[in-house]
Amino acid sequence: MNFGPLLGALALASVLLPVSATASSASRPATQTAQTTVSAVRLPLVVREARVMAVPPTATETSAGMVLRNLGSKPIVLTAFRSDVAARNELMTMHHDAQGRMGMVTVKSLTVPARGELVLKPGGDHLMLMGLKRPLRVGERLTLTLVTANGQTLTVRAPVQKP
Ligand SMILES: [Cu+2]
Repeated sequence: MNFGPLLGALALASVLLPVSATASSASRPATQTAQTTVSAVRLPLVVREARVMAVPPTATETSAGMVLRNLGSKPIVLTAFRSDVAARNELMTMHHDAQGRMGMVTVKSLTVPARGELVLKPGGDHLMLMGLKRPLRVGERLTLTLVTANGQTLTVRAPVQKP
């Protein structure tokens, strides 16, 4: 399937999405995961609710979610992420194709708005781990490294959890 013509619209959508994402995250219990403020890097990001979705041992892919809060006055543009457990790590979002079906599509970037939040979760913007190199154990903590457009990185420890 060719999503090429839709990429422009998706880039716009990724800017607009965090508004509704913020509203949905506010209703979630704040006690689920302790907040982690990362001071070792200059990125003014606070990460919470980081997790990788548990999948059966035979599964070849899974997704990861988290809430990223930008304490700074400039948008932070994520352009990639890395993990050791997957052959391909891609930023994804959801969209409707020409037939109205909902599907996932890879995007070049996802933006955490200035003084706002980006919610990454299944069914919305998310991190996709494809070509899993080994089965993931529920409870183990995986290291995900977020990469920004200007080359800064943020390392996040995300437990494998059942949805
Ligand atoms: Cu996906």
